[in-house]
Amino acid sequence: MDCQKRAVAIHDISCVGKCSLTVALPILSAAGIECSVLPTAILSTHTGGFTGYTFLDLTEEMLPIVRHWEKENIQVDALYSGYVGSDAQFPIIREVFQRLRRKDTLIMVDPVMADNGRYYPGFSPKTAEGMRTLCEMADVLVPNMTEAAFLLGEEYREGPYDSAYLEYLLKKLTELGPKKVVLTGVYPRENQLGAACISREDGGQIQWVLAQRMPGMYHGTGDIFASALLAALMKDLALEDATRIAVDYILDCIRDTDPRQEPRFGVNFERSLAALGSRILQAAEGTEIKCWT
Ligand code: PXL
Repeated sequence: MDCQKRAVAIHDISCVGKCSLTVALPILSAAGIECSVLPTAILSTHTGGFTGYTFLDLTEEMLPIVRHWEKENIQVDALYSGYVGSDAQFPIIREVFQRLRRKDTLIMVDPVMADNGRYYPGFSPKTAEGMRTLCEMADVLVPNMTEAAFLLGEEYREGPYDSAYLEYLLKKLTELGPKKVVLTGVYPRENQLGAACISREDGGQIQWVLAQRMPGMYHGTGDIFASALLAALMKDLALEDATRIAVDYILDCIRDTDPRQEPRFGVNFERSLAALGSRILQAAEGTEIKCWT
């Protein structure tokens, strides 16, 4: 029997709206991975398309939670950061990475802060500055096209994107520190959408993982994508295979969502969740899963 791996997801709880921890938890669990949580904030809903949401900042709780885990000698196979509650959390998250990281711990940074050329409410170039400090410690960085531009201090460009621009972004992002980058929202032609990945360890060759472009805007797909990608990587799948699984899953989630539903309520990720779990577990069969002893 495989030993079970544990990820710590460092995101907010958006009580309604299917993003951050409410998708990370089920997706990692479906792949047989324990998802422990370090919540950054609690909001009544996410901030995309709702107004008047509540917001409880959990900055003060984060390090005491981690210190207790250290006392209990809790071992962590992956640290996965997403939506931060305030700029003050950047040095705290760096400290969490430092404290909990062991030799084989995978650090994934999803620099959640912007989409479609705009920062999310409450975020600014200062957020990008903070996110850059997390990139320095990341093994895997998963930005969308807007976040990639903002991390690099550049203007957002509308797609479709030519391969020279995408290659430029990927190379510049690896210079921020991560060993691997998976860029989402890659849109080289009108009818294609997907991701591009690069791994410094594999010689910096860019892999394109594209699928049919579906019309519409869907909230929370970045978090769903990153969680599925992390689940596959934690099962020791290769970066391109893990990216293919995450791209296909997003397509399934969109196909399973009634187009009449309001986009702010996210996608129906639940319908294909069991199939995602089976696909990851099957692809991982035969790979040796390293465990804490
Ligand atoms: O899906 C990213 C996300 C996560 N958490 C909160 C958000 C958003 C995007 O808007 O508002 C609270």
